[in-house]
Amino acid sequence: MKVEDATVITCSPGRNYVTLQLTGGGGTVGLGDATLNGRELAVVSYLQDHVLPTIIGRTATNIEELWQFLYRGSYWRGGPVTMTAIGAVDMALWDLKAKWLGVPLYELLGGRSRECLRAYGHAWGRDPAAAMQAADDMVAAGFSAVRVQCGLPSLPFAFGPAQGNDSSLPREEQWSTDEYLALIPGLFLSLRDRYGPQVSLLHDVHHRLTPTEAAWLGQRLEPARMYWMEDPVPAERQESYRAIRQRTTTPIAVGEVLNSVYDCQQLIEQELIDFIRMAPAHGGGLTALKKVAALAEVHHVQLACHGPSDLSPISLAAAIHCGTAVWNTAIQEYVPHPAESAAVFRTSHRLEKGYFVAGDTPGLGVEFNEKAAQRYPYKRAYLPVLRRPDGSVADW
Ligand code: GCO
Ligand code: MG
Repeated sequence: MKVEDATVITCSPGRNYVTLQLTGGGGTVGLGDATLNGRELAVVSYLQDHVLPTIIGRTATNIEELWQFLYRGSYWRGGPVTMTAIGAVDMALWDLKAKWLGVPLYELLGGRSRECLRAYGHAWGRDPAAAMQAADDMVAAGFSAVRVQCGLPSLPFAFGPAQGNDSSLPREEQWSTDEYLALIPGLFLSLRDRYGPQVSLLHDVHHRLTPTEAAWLGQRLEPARMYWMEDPVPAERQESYRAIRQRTTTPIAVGEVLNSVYDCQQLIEQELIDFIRMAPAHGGGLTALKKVAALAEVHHVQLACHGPSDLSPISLAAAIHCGTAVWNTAIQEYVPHPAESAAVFRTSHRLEKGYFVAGDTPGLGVEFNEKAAQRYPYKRAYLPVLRRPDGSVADW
C-alpha cells in the first residue's frame, strides 16, 4: 500500500488542533495529531512545505523505514517542530496500517499488556479550599489518582490551567516562589489526611523551581506519599535532576517538553526520574516512543504519556493504545477536550471509573469529520508568559 494523498487541517473547536490525514491505497485514511500548542502553524508548514511532498508514493506499511527517512534524511534533527511533524506522520502510518489489517492499533504494538489503563483526573482551585473541593469531585467521579493544582491566593492568575484560545497575544501572569512553597506542602498533607492511602496524589511544579527548592519541596511532600512531583525544574540540563534525586524520595515525573530519546537518555539511564512523560505526538511518534519505553523498562522508569487538552483526541487515542500494549506504562493523564471538539473527533475509547479502555475498532479508533472542522477556523493563540515579582521572565 502506497501513501496516495496527504492533507493537513487546522481547526479550533474550543482550542487549536492540527490534524494530518494520510490516504493509502484503497482509500484507507490514517490520522495523526500534529498539534504544538502556540506554534501550530510552524508544524503545518514543516509538513506541507517539506515533509508531505517526499512521502507521497512511498510504501505506507514500512513505518520504521519512513521514520528513519524523515529523521535522518532531513539532516536537521530533533526539536519540537521537527519531531511533532515526524510524530504526526508516524501516528498516521500506524493508524493506516492497523486499519488496513483490520485490527485495533494495540495489536500491532504487541497486544494487550493490561485490560485497561489507569487515568488521573485534574483538580484545580483558586485557593486550597477550592482545590480540595475539586479533588473531592474527581474522587467522586471515580478517579483513584488526582493531580491537584492550586492558585496563589494573592496573585490573579498564577498556576491556573492553560486557557483555550482566549487571547491572540500571550497573557502575562505573575509568580511568587515564596508563596508557592509556603502553600503546597500543607495542601498535600491535608489531602493525604482526607483520603488516607486510597487516592494517588500528583502535582505539577511546571518547571518553576531551582534544584535546591525542588529538593526542599520533595522532602516536605514525603509524608504525603506523593505518586509524583512533575517537572520540578526545566530538564534541558538533565544532570540537575541528580541534586533533587539524592535529597528526596518523592517520585519524579518529567518529559512533556522532551522530543527524543536523547533528551531523556541521562534521566533514564542514570535513574534520575521515575516516570517519563513524553507524548506520542511530541516525541516523534509511536515508533520513537516504544524505543524510549524499552530503555525506560530496563531502568525501572515507567511511561505516563502527557495528555493535555491541547493535544487532540487523536493523540489521546495513540497514548491509550500505546499504554494498553507497553508493559511499563503506569498511568495516563486525562483532561477533557472542549465540548465542541466532539463534533470533529469521534473516538471509540472509553473512560470507565477512572480507567481508559482502548477501542476495538481498527486503528486508533478515531473518526475525523473534516466538514465539522471547517466550522471552527484556526485562531492564533499563545501559552501565558510568567513574571517574577521584579518583572523578569520566569519559566511558565
Ligand atoms: C500537563 C501540562 C500542560 C501544559 C500544556 C502546554 O502536565 O498537562 O503541564 O498543562 O502546560 O500542555 O501546552
Ligand atoms: Mg505538566
